[in-house]
Amino acid sequence: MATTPLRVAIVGTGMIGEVHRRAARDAGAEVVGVLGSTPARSAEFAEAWGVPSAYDSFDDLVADRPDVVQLCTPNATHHGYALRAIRAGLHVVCEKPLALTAEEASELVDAAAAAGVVATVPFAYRYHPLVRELRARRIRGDLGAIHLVHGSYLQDWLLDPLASSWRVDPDLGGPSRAFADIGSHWCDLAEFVSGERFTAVNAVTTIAYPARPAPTGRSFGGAGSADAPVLDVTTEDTATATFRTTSGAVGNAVISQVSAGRKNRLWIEVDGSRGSAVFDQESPESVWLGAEAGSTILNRGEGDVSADQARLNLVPAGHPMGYRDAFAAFLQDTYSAVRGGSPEGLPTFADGLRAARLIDAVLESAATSAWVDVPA
Ligand code: SOE
Repeated sequence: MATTPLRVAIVGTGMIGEVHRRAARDAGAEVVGVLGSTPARSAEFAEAWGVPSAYDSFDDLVADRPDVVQLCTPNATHHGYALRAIRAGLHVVCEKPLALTAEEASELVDAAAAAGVVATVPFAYRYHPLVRELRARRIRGDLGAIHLVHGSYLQDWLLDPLASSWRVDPDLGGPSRAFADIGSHWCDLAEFVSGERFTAVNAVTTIAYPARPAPTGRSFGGAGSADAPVLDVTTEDTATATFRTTSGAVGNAVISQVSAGRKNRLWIEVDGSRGSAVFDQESPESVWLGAEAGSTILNRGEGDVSADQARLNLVPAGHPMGYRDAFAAFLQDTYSAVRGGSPEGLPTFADGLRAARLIDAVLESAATSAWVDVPA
């Protein structure tokens, strides 16, 4: 029997708002309205996106009673908007970092549970089919006991000293930048694939440029102007973090937004007693499987395909899938949860809280030059 599409409202019209809009449609929802930073911006994007409602305010959005609200706004607004959506009984998808502190994130987890709404965070890299394949193989024992989880997440969109964005302004972006923005993805994926939990961290952060032009409002790749007022930069361009894990293994991550030529290079390696495995987000159609007897490259859709990979394989081997497919699959599982399903590996506000705790611990460790425990 055909089901009526879920009605989705999107808050935020930047780069990631556009990703949400397309992915929502691919996942079978109807985008019914948009709220921008001003009523004029709402109207501009409602027309550009071809959606019926341009909201003037968040109250206006709530009054339209969408099934799901998707928050794609600067970090400092997440907590307030998410709480209002939850209290209005609306299901919510909120971009990471879920809140500026673990305390605020925890409040959102409790509020969502009390209201009985579905509340998810787009750790969408979990939705690459080969990520699921590696996870399934690790669960099946192919990697053996985990010794080491390591890798990096490198970008270069802030390499230019004139580059700026709301992410650089702590009033909008929060107290952590590179680690909250992309280190959170790395940790989520590393824990998801390896099954390890990071229990303590020792981190070092650096600021490559202590001053940048005041933000232009663009979220990603915004070029500032040398004539703009100067903003003192207080958040990190790079972070290196060493982790202890639940099983006694070690983790290590290098996070940077100033690495020339690296556009979105999220790399994870898990090394165990029987084998190793590598996922590289910029080449998501194949993974490296390491074994003492010899290493192999496994292509999506080939070999012994796990059920979890098969579920996400939209097209046969040789027909490339990518970032937008992963995002749409994440939303599809969110919508399935809204309809009462329990999809495997759906990142919820609990995972957003987990990330917030890791971010807080990284900042504290960097500030004190000490090991800091990460609450479970
Ligand atoms: C910018 O660094 C950004 O858009 C992140 O905010 C996203 O989470 C990441 O997927 C791509 O890069």
